[in-house]
Amino acid sequence: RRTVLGLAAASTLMALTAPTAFAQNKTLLRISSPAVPDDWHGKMWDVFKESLNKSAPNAYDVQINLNGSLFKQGTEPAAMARGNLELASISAFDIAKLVPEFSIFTAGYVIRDPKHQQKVFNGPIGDELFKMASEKMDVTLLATAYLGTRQLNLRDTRKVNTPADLKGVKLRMPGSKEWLFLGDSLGATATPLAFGEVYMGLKTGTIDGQDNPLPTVRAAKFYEVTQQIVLTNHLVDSLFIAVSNKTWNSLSAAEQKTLKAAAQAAAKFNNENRIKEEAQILDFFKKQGLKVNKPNEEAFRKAVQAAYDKSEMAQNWPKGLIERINATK
Ligand code: KDO
Repeated sequence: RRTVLGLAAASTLMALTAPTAFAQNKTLLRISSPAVPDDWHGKMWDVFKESLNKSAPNAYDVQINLNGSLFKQGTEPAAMARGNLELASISAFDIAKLVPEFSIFTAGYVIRDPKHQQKVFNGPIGDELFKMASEKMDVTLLATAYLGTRQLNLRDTRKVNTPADLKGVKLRMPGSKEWLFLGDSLGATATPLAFGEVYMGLKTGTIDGQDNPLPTVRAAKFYEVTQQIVLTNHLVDSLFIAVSNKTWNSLSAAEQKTLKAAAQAAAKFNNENRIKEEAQILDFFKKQGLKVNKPNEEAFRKAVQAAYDKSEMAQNWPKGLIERINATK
């Protein structure tokens, strides 16, 4: 009896592993992202896959896993280090956990706009910081995707003009100290929650609000369970398309070039579409009945910058880096 069961288990295992076993000659590229399929940084992986299949037919087995279905949000770098994941889009917050210098990009009101973001990361500053990420995290950052400009999105309407108006507001942030610092610096009470739980949190009222770029508020349907958008513009957010160095180093120079080009095509698709959508998305929320208000952005900027200036985090920022970022045009 034990043998029969053992055989059954073995055949199930074979069936489960068969796809990769038969795709033996292809390089396996597993991708994990918490993105919802309808958001641009979810769709960009299709562009990545198409681009790779076009320039290197039958060379790669690209497996896209969205909604955090393969790895939980924030656990991707560890999965890549263990060899269980080849590619992911990771945030400055994910990187800052292992490369404290990177926390400069988790600070509000540092990157000015998507153009500034591309200039910073595609120039010498990007080269220096990406090198640190490669050395300390064993990942290669292939392209910078614009996740969008983060805004506040509240469950109930209220007057919000300055940070003082957010006193006592339970603001959901992703779960790391750098994210919580950002939420608190806006004047709210930051509380950690995974992206996949935000919709329910808003619906049931365990949180009073969340912050995300507006295309994400639409794609994840947060507008169904919130009543207000406050245009704080507090973080021009980035996602970096990252590949594990184990995979990267196993490729020839020509293959590396193809992979990087596919990542850049994906980022470009995301960036162009997101920028276009952000320019016209307010109408959508107004039609959904949400109140949209422009607060005193200068008051938010001052409060946030003062909080970071005094922070322990800022001690890790390389000398002169903030000035170099500001001077990048
Ligand atoms: C979020 O959890 O609010 C966040 O916007 C953080 C980002 O770094 C990124 O993980 C993003 O979620 C997901 O890709 C879902 O859009």
